[in-house]
Amino acid sequence: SAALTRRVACPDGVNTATNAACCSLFAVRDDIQQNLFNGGQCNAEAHEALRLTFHDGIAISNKAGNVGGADGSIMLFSEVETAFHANIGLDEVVAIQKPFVARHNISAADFIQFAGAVAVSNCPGAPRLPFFLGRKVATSPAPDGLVPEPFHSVIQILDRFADAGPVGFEDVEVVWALSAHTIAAANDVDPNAAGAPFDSTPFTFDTQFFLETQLRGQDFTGKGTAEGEVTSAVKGVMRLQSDHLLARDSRTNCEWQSFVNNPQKLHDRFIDAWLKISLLGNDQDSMIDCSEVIPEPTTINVQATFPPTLSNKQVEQACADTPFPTLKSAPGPATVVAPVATNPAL
Ligand code: HEB
Ligand code: CA
Repeated sequence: SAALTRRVACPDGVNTATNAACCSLFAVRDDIQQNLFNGGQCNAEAHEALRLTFHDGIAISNKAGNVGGADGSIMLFSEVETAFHANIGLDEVVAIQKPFVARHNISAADFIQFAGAVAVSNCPGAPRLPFFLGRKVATSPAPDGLVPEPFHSVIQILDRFADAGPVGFEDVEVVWALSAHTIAAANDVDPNAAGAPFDSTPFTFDTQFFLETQLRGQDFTGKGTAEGEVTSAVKGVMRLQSDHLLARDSRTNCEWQSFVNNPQKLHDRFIDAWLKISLLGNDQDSMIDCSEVIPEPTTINVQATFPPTLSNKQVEQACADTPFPTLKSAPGPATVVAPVATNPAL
């Protein structure tokens, strides 16, 4: 039990840890909070840090013998991997993160997942993600074609996840993982709409993403010619075709709807799915639990609401088993959701 765990004093003279190996992470945390996330913000860099955890981790294939996964290859072989189409935009993120790895005693593999967990903690409403230390480090780049694209079909996406690692992901786990798109935006899907978020609250880890993707689409954000983009219900918000289809497909639609206005489920299942991604290609039992270094996120207590002027009438009911929850609509006229600004200082 926690009461019986003896804590060690860290050499920094400030912190204590359950395992001495976790001590060096406090300085990494403080550095990225200050100098990468601009004082602990849920900003564009934080969003990108989370995306990077996925693109490093998912690049493992059971069919190909389970080489890779969360091994830092996207940073160690960035010339190769950031040139893959699915990794568009991550060249900048990797370039920004590399100096942090260089000035701390941490592997690229562990740093990517650690930075992602700290990033999520900056978003109000988020779960506190667990972090395990001690990943295997890549010796070669991941092959192209393992990261899902927004223009892929549902079956392509589900098959890809099912093939990620010896155990793979079940269809519902794909939905759980997509909770990440509640704090997300697209920069490169349509360059005319850089920073267009995937829900109306890209700085809050809430269930609006699951609600808003279930609404009838009305307008394209940007020029509307981008591959993998469909119309969204809220001006300024970008909807990925993949999210749209997963919200409607019979294999995933009820799980999708079940997240709407259920922040407890959002927390519990995102922790499960993300931890699994963050450990792909590694053996959790041989790693050290350093979750205590991850900050406690700010809690929020908000009800999911339909965006202004929208209501249950705009729901494209897809789940056959359960009706969509009846929810209030936010007051006032329709608004245009602002793009997520990239940090000019970086
Ligand atoms: Fe994600 C973003 C897709 C999953 C996280 N995405 C994103 C984008 C896209 C995608 C296209 C945009 C990019 C740019 O910039 O342009 N995803 C996708 C797909 C999938 C996914 C297809 C499968 C279905 N994600 C995912 C996951 C995760 C994620 C699983 C985690 C966990 N994403 C993400 C984020 C973002 C994205 C965080 C945001 C970034 C920024 O904001 O920048
Ligand atoms: Ca949100």
